Amino acid sequence: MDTPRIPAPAAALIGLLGVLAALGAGHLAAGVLEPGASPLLAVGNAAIDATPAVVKDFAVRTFGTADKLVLLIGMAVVLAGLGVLAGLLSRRAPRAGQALAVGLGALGMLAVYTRPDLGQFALLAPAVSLFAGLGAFTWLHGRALDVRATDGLAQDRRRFLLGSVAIAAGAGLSGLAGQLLGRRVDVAASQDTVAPVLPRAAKATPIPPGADFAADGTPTFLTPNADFYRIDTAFSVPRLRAEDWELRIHGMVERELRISFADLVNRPLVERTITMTCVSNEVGGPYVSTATFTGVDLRALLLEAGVKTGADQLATTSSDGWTCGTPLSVLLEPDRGALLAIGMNGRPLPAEHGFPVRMVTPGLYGYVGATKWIVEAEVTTFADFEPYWIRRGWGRLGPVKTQSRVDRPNGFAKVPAGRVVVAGTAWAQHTGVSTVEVRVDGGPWRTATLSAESTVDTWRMWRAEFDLAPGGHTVECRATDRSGYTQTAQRADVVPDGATGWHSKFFTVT
Ligand SMILES: Nc1nc2c(c(=O)[nH]1)N[C@H]1C(S)=C(S)[C@@H](COP(=O)(O)O)O[C@H]1N2
Ligand SMILES: [Mo]
Repeated sequence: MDTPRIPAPAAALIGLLGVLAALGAGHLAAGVLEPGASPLLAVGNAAIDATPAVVKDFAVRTFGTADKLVLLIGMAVVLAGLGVLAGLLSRRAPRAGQALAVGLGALGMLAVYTRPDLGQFALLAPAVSLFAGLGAFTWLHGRALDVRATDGLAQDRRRFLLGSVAIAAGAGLSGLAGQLLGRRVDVAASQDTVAPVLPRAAKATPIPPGADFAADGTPTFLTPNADFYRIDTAFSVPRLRAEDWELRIHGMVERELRISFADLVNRPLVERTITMTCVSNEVGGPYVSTATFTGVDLRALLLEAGVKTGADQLATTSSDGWTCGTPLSVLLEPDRGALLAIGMNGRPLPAEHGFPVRMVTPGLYGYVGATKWIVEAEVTTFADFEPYWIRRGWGRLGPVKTQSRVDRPNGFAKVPAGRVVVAGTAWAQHTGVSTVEVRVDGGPWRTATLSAESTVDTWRMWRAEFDLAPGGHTVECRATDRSGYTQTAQRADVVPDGATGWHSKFFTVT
């Protein structure tokens, strides 16, 4: 007699269920131990770090803030496919499926092992995942062979079907339970304890009336927290509590500082309104937002620690191991105003924007001066430490380039004939925008009306009106900053130190 073979659909199902059991059990174990140890999340995080910079830049550009969701869906599809494949290769002997369970389990363990923010117990989560996958697969495989051997005896069929349903349900419930347990770090409660501290801060420079042309289609001067652009490498948002937070400022300093959250908020608190920009922002792109941040002056902390001569970089690390390097020459400028921020627009930092504490450095792109979930700061040298994005080919210093954008009309809009309003945004953080010029169809440049200036660290809006004949038109803008520099027309890619070029929009007057 031939060795019995499991029918292909059943074999595929067994493979899929093995993967589900592994992921569900691993997620539950991680929920109990350490949420970040979920094999799915840990592998996702490792994938983000291992992804070549070009692919990552593409992902940020294409999917923006949804890039992690796309990755998650992609991983789910790949894992399901592998499960089905291994199942189909195991129609006689279970070896292929078992090998997959062990292989994926090992991958999960490796991913957890290499996360800097996870303790050694975290390894239990992918281990549980491995054994759950192996066990579920092997058991179901055996039941399927029983069905085959007895030529489909009703009781064997029932056992296989019930077992499959139970494993699917168990995996789903475990995954859900793991998700709920993982959220037990009560960020909201911790944020509630921070909220009453914020009003103690010295008020920011008041925002003058007329600081935006929102009625003409520009963004509002302050970006609501929910609309503030978000860019980071964190696959799952770190969930920290202010009560547990501590920052160590060490390295080339006279006195090492260990600062708890309570210590931090016992220092003078200030508010500063700052426009942040991401180096990945394309010409005309959306990764620029403004908030009033509440926090402690970072320069004052560095002076307290006493920076030793020879040091030129502040290397900061987030709770999930992302690293950033900021030029000390910038941070120590008397009027730079970099913050360790705890508040954003009068609210505690949202978890996605770095709760409980983040850095913000006016005039530098986020990747060199805005570490979220900051837990460590080492005074060091550029020679001694290469941060995350620098290793991936981005520029060391990261000053924000003077830029401007057309916000209205929308690209390819149809606009009624007559007077046409064009409006947009310009930024030149820490230098200040002095003029914006605008032109239509390559005609003469005209000076636009600027919105009231708040500080040199914030964006300004611009507007102008044109009488335009029906037909297609292209509008372009360019800003000049207070150093006298006018934006170059020369197009440069975002890599390695920020895009250049004039933004233009095509629209039709009807
Ligand atoms: N921990 C951590 N901080 C980070 C990043 C990150 O990936 N991890 N990305 C940086 C980048 S590239 C930018 S542009 C800003 C964006 O801050 P936001 O998401 O609050 O807008 O955060 C910076 N801080
Ligand atoms: Mo960024």
